[in-house]
Amino acid sequence: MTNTTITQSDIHNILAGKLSRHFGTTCEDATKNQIYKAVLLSVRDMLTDKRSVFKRKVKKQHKKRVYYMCMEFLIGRSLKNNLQNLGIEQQFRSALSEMGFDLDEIYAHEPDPGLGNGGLGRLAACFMDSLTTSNYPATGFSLCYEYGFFHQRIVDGNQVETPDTWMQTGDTWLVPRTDKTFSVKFGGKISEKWDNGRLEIINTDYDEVEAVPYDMMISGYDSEAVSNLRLWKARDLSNFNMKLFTQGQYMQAVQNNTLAETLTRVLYPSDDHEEGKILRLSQQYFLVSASLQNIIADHISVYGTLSNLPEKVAIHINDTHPALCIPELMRILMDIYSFSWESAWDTVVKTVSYTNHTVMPEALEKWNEDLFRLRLPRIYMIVCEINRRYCADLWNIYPGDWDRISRMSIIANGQVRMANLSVVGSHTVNGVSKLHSEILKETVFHDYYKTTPEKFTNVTNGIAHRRWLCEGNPMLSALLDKTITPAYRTDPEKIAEFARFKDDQSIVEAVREIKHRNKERFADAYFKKFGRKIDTHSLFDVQAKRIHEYKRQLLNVLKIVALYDEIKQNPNISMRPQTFLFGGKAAPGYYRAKDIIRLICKLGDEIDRDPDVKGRLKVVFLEEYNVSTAEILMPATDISEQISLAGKEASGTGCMKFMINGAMTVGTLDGANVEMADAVGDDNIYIFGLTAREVDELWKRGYHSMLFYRESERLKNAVDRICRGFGGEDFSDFENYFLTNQNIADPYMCLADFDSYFSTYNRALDDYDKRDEWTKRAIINIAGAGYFASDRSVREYAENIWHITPIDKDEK
Ligand code: 26Q
Repeated sequence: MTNTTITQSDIHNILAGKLSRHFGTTCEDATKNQIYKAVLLSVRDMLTDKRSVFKRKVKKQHKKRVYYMCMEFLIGRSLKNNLQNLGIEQQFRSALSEMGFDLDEIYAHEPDPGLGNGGLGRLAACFMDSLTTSNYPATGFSLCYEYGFFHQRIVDGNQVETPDTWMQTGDTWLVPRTDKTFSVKFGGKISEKWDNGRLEIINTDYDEVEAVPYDMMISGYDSEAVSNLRLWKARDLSNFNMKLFTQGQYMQAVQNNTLAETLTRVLYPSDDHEEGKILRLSQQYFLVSASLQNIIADHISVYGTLSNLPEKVAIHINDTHPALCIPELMRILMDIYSFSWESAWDTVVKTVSYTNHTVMPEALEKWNEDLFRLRLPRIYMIVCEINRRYCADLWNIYPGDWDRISRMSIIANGQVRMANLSVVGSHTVNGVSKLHSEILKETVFHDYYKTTPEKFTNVTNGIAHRRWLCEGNPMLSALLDKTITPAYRTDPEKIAEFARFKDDQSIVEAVREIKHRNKERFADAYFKKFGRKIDTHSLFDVQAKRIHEYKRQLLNVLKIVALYDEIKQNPNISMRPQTFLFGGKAAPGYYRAKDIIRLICKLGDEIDRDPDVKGRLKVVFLEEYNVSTAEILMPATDISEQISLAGKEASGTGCMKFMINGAMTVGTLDGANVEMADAVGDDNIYIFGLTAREVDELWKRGYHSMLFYRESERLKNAVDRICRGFGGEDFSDFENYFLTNQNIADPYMCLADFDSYFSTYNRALDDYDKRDEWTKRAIINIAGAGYFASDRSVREYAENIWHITPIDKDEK
């Protein structure tokens, strides 16, 4: 798409204006950084203008709006995305080139804001892209973390974390709205006063923090909509704490700002359970309270009443992290707008919906009740009352069934259970893949499902294919434009038409050539960054995702060690050269995950040193895997490893990004892999291993990894080889981990799935040599990926959960 209304010379003038106003310089004298900022500011202005038109329409058409609440938005870089969406990339490229600057270098100058951990945060970003492109009235709410997700350095095989100071160059997109602040209260004492038959809640001695919005505009592809992602930053309200000040405690009044200073300082770098930290709870409440006050103020300004809130507002909580929306909305409706309990509750449940992203019990958020009460006293009172009424209702439905009621209770054993609160306070609860949504109903939410089955549904995740295909793989998307027209860019299911070309030899060759060029592009970038070479004629086997036991990077390691062992035992064996690429960060306190990184690195070094294997196998651990690296890695991938233990990965979205770029998946029947297999058929995906049901049964029967170890010579050798260590590095603890741990050995059943994995991988390896056949199957994967676009996911949310429609383009 090209926007023809703006010319190269317009852009030159706009940039000249920005350079002069902001830096007092000219196009001739500007530095690269000044040019970078001038470009961003110009695009930001264009988006602002476009957004104000869109906002007017939303207001005028009285559209229902969705507010997507999430503690993370892993947006990635924005410049290329915005220029392509606005259809002005070519004009910018030419204007800049005339000034002696290369647009690609400007792109590379933009930091990649790491405002998220992984899948959940990236999903939120993909959804914003799709909501905007489809012209839905949507706003994202999150926090403006001063430090995003840490940068990862690998020092002698060890992960070392360094701070991500993205704000230093990344804040150019942000528009601070100091005129739109709200205040959020923590702690203090609550008292109740009856005033004219009305109960008044009085909060005293609280800590007050100001929430300042920083807005980031999100563009859509050829859309009328420009959405807003509002990031809240904490600012000290009591910098001049008047009370202390007047009491003459000047120094204390000025210094007493710790909560505000730390509140939005850093993103928690863990994507599973974390000891309930008071700061995290405060961050969650800060997000929720500021956002809800904002939503309510906007709603009142349009409608003057809250009685129609559920008809005009949908609030979505992405996982339980923003679940305090439920009691906070109750608080606002009752304490400020004098709603009765019943009508407030009715409003809340009709407004809020919730997505669950995990079934692992240890990852379900629970807060210590005392800590919760101290930090959020009024919210605690409300949660207690929600719980009291809910348990009373349950008592009527299940008289005497204490076990069930205590399982379903929101507060129990000194803990506040956020998942229970989320289910009870939402009108709809969804999982993120078919399998996951079924498991939710059968396990963690079984009692709720039996009580209110109509609440539960599924929306399979999707990806912003414009970023992950069009932007990341321009050669493949140019080929699609040529063969099936660019319609798939806004109608991703049209990508299915590409299947017609699977027997067209020239297209098969073109797809293969594109894969190779993308491997070269990746290898070049890798060489530039690390000064090390990768053989682009080797097969690229990639596992890129957070480092987690359940994702089973260890199973992949066992496979590589077994292949290595084959060469050692028979050095003349013919084996296709393979490069195993790993990418991903370990939570800083997750020692096992850090050990897995060290194992991968040391295995890589050992193989590099070994003349028998050199040039045939290579293991690469990619330091600092992030959105930008993913964008060039996925188009270069031949085999995508999606090998989690069945039943553990809620969906996975990386799998879809690889698929749409023509990689073959080697995977278990877990998460979205199940639906990917349905989409392409068994011949076009490499499925192995236990099913979720079999995992369950084996678990119940009693899992003994030792039996699998004893039965498979190959597996035994691989495990033993790891335990002997590499290059003097000790990995003997893995014997305990895999085999002898008294608690539970091999908790994610790597050993049980090993043989099936190894033989399936080898089948893929053989198939890779049948080059045309392989590429045909890659084409089928690309063509089958349309369903996994987030345009489809958000449409399902819009139609089935939020009940919102796109703006009417023709209406003014
Ligand atoms: C919780 C409490 C305290 C601190 C941090 C957290 C926390 C933070 C992030 C807990 C979980 C997360 C992120 C979870 C996540 O990314 N889940 C993934 O979500 C994807 C999108 O639905 C799925 O595809 C993945 O399967 C799922 O693992």
